[in-house]
This record gives sequence, structure tokens and C-alpha cells, in this order.
Amino acid sequence: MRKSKKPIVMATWKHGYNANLKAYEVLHNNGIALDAVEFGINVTELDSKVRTVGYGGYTDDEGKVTLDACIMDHLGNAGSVVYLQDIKNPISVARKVMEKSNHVMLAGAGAQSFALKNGFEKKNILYSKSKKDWEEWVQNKSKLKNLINEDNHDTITMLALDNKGNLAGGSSTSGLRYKSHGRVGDSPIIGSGVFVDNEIGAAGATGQGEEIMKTVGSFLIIELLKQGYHPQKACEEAIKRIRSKYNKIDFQAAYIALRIDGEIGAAAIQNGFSYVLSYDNKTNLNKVINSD
Ligand code: SD4
Repeated sequence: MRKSKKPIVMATWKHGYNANLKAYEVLHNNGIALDAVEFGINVTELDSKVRTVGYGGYTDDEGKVTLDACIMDHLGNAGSVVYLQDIKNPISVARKVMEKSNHVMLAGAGAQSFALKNGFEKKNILYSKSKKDWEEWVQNKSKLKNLINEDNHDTITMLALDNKGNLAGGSSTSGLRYKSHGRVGDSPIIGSGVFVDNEIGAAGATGQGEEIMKTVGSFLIIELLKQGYHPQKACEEAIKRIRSKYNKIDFQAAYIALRIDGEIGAAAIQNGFSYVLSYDNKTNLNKVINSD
């Protein structure tokens, strides 16, 4: 398949806008897709207004912020951290795991100790508002509904294609709000949260991680692209695999996909999902309407 040599970046949710601007700037200056993904996602991780990524993220049910992230490059290399505490930029730690260790995934205290040995600083990432929100939630748990909008779902997942025709993808999250202590979602799982195959494309997810993991959604999309599906149809099919298991669905899950020729796709279980696309020096927020 012909490779697009025009830089493209896609990211989930509207907060992906600033992340995309950064990533696109990297690509525009002849940077590589991997840097674009890392530096773009860093923007969201450091923004305390984004409540389910990095600093500012909601806590788990015990009042702790635990972060998950993964990154994958055009050679099929991958790095991931799960249940990482007190480090502001999990996507950068994931990249270090990929580049400086013999492993793909590091968890918890081990991931943190690896980060500290590799130049990251230990910081309190429990934002005052997140602490207050958790304290209120503990007092009145029943009030929290399973929200399906960006107040609850806003993991950043980003896919980038650079001007050499190389792809990269990454994801970073504090996971579902008030998740069980110790719970890990799809976002740091290679093949579920993100998958990159430089022969054909990249795909990534956001939403209810349990459902994405059970269907290995991002890898599925890449396999469908290999079978000839357009990225839009591949995302829709991956959503169908989740939807077909339930009569009634009260959670959100969504996918984005980017093929090496520049074709894209996005699909979601519920209305309300949006993604940001940067291409041809333009950056736009796009709403995805559930086609059912
Ligand atoms: C998770 N997939 O931890 C993440 C949550 C998410 O938008 O994407 N929210 O399950």
C-alpha cells in the first residue's frame, strides 16, 4: 500500500486538541512519529484540568492515583507501565521501558523504581481537587452514575504518521474513576489499548477497558485492515464485537485508526465520543455519531 508522506496525528477526546497541536508541530519540523506521540501526550499528562490522565487524574476507590500508559513504534517495539504512582509522565516512562529495558511492561513499585533510576522525579500527583472529589465520593458513593461522556472518559490515545511514512501510537490514563484499587485497564495493554503495524496502520482505544481487553480491540482492527477493511469499517466492526454481547449497554468504548496511506476511522458505542485530527496544517475536533 502507498504510504502517505504527509504528517497526520489523531487523538481521542477534545482535550487531545492541545496534545495534537504539539504532536503535529513535532512532525511538521520533520520529527519522528514516536516523539510526536510522546511529547503530544505529555501535554495532556501535565494538564491538571484533564481529570483522567496524569497529574489531575481521578483517584481509585482508595484515594490513590495510579497511572497506566503504553507506547509502540514503527518497528513493533513496545513499552508499558501499569499501576504507576507519583510520576507525572507515564508515557515517557513507558518509552524508557521500551528503549532501555529488555521488557515490555513494568508494574507498580517496580515501574516507579525503574522511572527513578532513569531520571524521573517522584512527585505528588494527587491534585487537590481529585482528593476533594474522592472524599465526597466516599461520603456518597451512590451518586456517581456510570457517566458516558468526557467527564468520565478521557484517556488520551494518540496515533501519528510522520513524513517518512512511519507510525507510532500511545495511550496514557489514570483509568476509570474510582476503579478498584489495583485495577488495570486496556490502555497499557499492547493490542488492546494500542497497536501499531507499520505495514498497514495503527489503532487505539478509549472507554471501558474491560470490554476492550476482552475483545483485544486495537489488534483486531489492525488484523481487519490487513484483510482489506477500510479503517472506518474496521473500527465499526471492533465496536460491533463488544455491542453484540449485550442487550443494553451503559458504558462507552471507542476506537480510532490510521492507515499508512492516510485513511482514518473512528467509531464508538455511544454518542459523545470525539477525536482530534491534524492534517495539512489544520487541526479539527470531530464528533462521532453512533450509527445504530
Ligand atoms: C481504562 N480505557 O482504564 C481506560 C479508561 C478510558 O476514557 O479510556 N477512559 O479502562
